[in-house]
Amino acid sequence: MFDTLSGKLQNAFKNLRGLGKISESNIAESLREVRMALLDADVNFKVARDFIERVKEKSLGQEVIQSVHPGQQIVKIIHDELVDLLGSANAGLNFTKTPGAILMVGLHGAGKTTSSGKLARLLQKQGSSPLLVAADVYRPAAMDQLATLGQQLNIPVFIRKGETDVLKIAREAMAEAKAQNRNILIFDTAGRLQIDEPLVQELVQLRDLVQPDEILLVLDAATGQEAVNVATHFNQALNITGSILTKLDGDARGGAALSMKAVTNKPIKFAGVGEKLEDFEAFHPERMASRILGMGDIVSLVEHAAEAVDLDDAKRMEEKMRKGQFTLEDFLDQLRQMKKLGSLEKIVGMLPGGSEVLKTTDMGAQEKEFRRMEGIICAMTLKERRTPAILNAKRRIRIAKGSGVTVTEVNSVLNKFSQMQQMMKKFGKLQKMMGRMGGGMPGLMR
Ligand SMILES: Nc1nc2c(ncn2[C@@H]2O[C@H](COP(=O)(O)OP(=O)(O)O)[C@@H](O)[C@H]2O)c(=O)[nH]1
Ligand SMILES: [Mg+2]
Repeated sequence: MFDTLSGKLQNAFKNLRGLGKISESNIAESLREVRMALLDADVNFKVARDFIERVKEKSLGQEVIQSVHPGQQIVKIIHDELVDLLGSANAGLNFTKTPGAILMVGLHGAGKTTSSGKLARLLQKQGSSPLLVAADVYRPAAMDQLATLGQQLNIPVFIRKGETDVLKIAREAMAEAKAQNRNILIFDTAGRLQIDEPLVQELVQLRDLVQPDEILLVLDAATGQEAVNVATHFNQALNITGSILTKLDGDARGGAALSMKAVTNKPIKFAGVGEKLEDFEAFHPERMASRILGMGDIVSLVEHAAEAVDLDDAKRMEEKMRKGQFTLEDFLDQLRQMKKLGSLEKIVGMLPGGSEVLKTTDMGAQEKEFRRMEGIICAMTLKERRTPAILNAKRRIRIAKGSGVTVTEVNSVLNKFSQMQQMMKKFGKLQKMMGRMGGGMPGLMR
């Protein structure tokens, strides 16, 4: 995500970090680099200019904190300004009535239908019971698309095929939501290639009828500045409550994300980061800034992990690891849990320095390796997984045949596993020791 911008900013920081004393002249070059990086990322030029001004002012006017290197202080100032630019804090959804209503608006292909499904999934996970409403009356295919998403998610979709009166659909959908006790309506509306008067009129009428709590503008991040122009228009016409930036997983350069708040004064509330329904997250300016500055995004990863991994399970596993009772069966479990987190590439990408690792490591190969391990362990009997000691040559040959690999590969997996077990035992002891010392390892193995 925003790799080019990220790389350029980190480059600019290289010179800053070493600075012993701040003066207008010795930060000028670095700030110029930062400005160029922002412009290259398609950040609105006024936004970039003001950004640099603020950073400069704060850098020169800053109190010298003795313990922190001056150059590092500037990096911190840039980080904070970046957070500010992205919107300060995560802006959640606000509902004032029941059932609540969300109007999803935006241009054709921006990701309205997909995001409607993603948002419904998220809200359902948080305990709401959404009703998706197919309010794109121009393209029957759009209704089918929404119906399919609803089916996948097990969330009802309100569809009136053939009905062309969007207001009628809306009225009926609201009645249906009440009848079925659904507490949030999500309206997937029609888009156009460009914002035009008929579209605006239809959306205004729909808005006035539905009185939505949220009007979320769905924007394709890859379109950069254009997304900001679109947002300005939609905001003027409809007074949106926020936006959803989609396709941040693609080659988006960051311009849309970084200019949106400053230009429209409306927060980015969610981000689409892939085609799958779970590739969706609340937009957190702080985390996004850290990601852009190459500080990784541990919190997102942890949240993602918490969603995918059963906590009780994790605790039980930790206990086993510490006591050295971790078996191949548990290992298989872990391999499968990891798959739930998503691709290895994605996981590593979210870690600090992860984007660097990705440049030099073939994650595809790693992933294949894990799959092969899984296959090998699967070819073992339950008893073998629990007591690998019984794995004699004969058994190993059988397992190799069963999983379509060579005996050498089976041996290699078993060796790796045994090394891992040794390490875990040691680690368990270490943890105990630290525990006795009253310390513990913060953030590890929780
Ligand atoms: N990679 C990626 N693709 C997305 C994302 N959101 C939507 N898409 C894709 O963009 C295309 C258009 O999405 P759709 O929801 O039909 O757009 P709509 O016309 O606004 O309803 C589809 O192929 C989606 O799979 C995203 O966050 N990342
Ligand atoms: Mg659509």
